[in-house]
Amino acid sequence: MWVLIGLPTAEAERQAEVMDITLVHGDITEQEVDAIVNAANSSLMGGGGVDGAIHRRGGPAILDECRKLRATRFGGGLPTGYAVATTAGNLPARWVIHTVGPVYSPTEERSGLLASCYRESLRVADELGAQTVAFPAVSAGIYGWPAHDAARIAIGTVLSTPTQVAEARFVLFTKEVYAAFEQALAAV
Ligand code: AR6
Repeated sequence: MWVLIGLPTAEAERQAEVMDITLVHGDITEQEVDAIVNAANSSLMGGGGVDGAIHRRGGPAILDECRKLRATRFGGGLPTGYAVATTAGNLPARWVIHTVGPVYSPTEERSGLLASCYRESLRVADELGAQTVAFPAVSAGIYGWPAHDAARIAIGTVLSTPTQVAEARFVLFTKEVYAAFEQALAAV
């Protein structure tokens, strides 16, 4: 596992006083944090990629709460760019924050929706009182978002969002995506 502690500069200075950005090459389901962010889909019923891994390792308690959310607040599904929390079940975290990234489109500008995933996840984390939050590279897998652009939006949004979260830990599963985040952090 590789770990890089970012030292953000200039425009991010105010935010850096209260927040560390950490990059980890590894599996998000192994992270001991307050909240783990899930790159879910609108159904909240699970799927492949990091969503599948979180439900597998977290166990059925997560899906139970997702079902309740579908039966109450999100009958039509969780809209793209939104975030909502459930228990983390058997994961070494207190909560899972589910967010729905946009599917990448080469012809339509959807960056605002991807930024919204990070902003909304931090807002929910603040509501919960989560101090440490692990993020995957939302939309950068099955949803096809190019890694460098996904990394730029993720780091830029987290650094520019006012929050009480003390550590935002990006947990990147592949070397390619880890390298993209490393470059995006260095460019801040
Ligand atoms: N830990 C950290 N990152 C992971 C893990 C893991 N265990 N497994 C995969 N990744 P994806 P998306 C990385 O496809 O693009 C699901 O079916 C992966 O390498 O999980 O937002 C949902 O239900 C990639 O870099 O999410 C949706 O239908 C990143 O996580 C759809 O996929 C995101 O890849 C969402 O697609």
